[in-house]
Amino acid sequence: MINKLRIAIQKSGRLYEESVQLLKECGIDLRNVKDRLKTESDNFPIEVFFLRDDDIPQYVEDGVADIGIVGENVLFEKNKRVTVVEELGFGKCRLAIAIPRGQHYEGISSLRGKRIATSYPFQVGNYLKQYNVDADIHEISGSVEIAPGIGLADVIADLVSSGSTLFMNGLKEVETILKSQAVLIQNDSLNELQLQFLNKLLFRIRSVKKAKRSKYILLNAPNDKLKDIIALLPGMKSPTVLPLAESGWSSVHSVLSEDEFWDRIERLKDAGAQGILVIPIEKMVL
Ligand code: PRT
Ligand code: ZN
Repeated sequence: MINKLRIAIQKSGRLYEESVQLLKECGIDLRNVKDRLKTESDNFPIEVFFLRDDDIPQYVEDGVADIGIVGENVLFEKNKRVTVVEELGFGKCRLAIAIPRGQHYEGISSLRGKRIATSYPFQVGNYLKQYNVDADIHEISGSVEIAPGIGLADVIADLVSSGSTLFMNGLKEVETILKSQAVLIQNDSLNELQLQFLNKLLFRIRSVKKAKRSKYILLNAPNDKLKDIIALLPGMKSPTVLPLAESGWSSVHSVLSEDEFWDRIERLKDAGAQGILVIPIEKMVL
């Protein structure tokens, strides 16, 4: 019986750093990676395989690796039988259709009969089929954005994050096929022990993710404004309130989520809060 988890992560590229960082933040120390083929940990039953992202879904489906970190864009394109266990919140991008900027566009039917260059023929094909649009899909493996400029295609479907690559190539986005991020995937026949390890890892990943979305906040409040100020603070249960040495003042501690952060800070100031300190949270175990 295999008594560890074998995880496949990208060998180098856009997902590498954050994948390794996530394992580190989960308290998993990796032995020095010399050849970058695989490594192990001394404090968690895990072995790490470094692979091309395109190969990760297949390795996990075959059970050569038990789990893996890969972009949804790759996962859906490869269409393998694996289970997504957690969205990881990094590697965000979208698979979009883009056309030359000057070109007229009246919706997806404008793509009828066009030559579309892409590295994602499966998803592009499905998308067009959904709308009954027949087009000519050309699969190419890289530098998709230059295809219209050199006459290889009329339009492209490629990953976009900031949009600057499209802009520099005279293209504009017209359709979003998929919003993608890195996800943790799992082989469907892990043994009992491996499932236990996976749950342990998932618990840590979720604590790290929650902490990233939250900030610890400390502020001073005049006692007569405490009620209003506390009403603005959700906290994990309720805020901690401690008396300050100066009479009539209290120190209030709480946790704020990133989404509501700026809005709340302004309202706290308006409500009379002073000396507001904001501190990152490393882990959050609820
Ligand atoms: O060698 P290997 O096969 O492992 O790596 P790769 O070259 O296939 O992939 P890599 O490292 O480029 O990307 C890995 C994963 O990162 C992708 O599968 C996505 O899940 C994710 N990701 C997030 C991106 C981007 N953002 C992204 N912007 N992958 C690629 N891009 C490219 C895009 O193809 C285009 O060329 O960046 C350009 C667009 O960027 P903007 O910012 O100009 O819009
Ligand atoms: Zn790749």
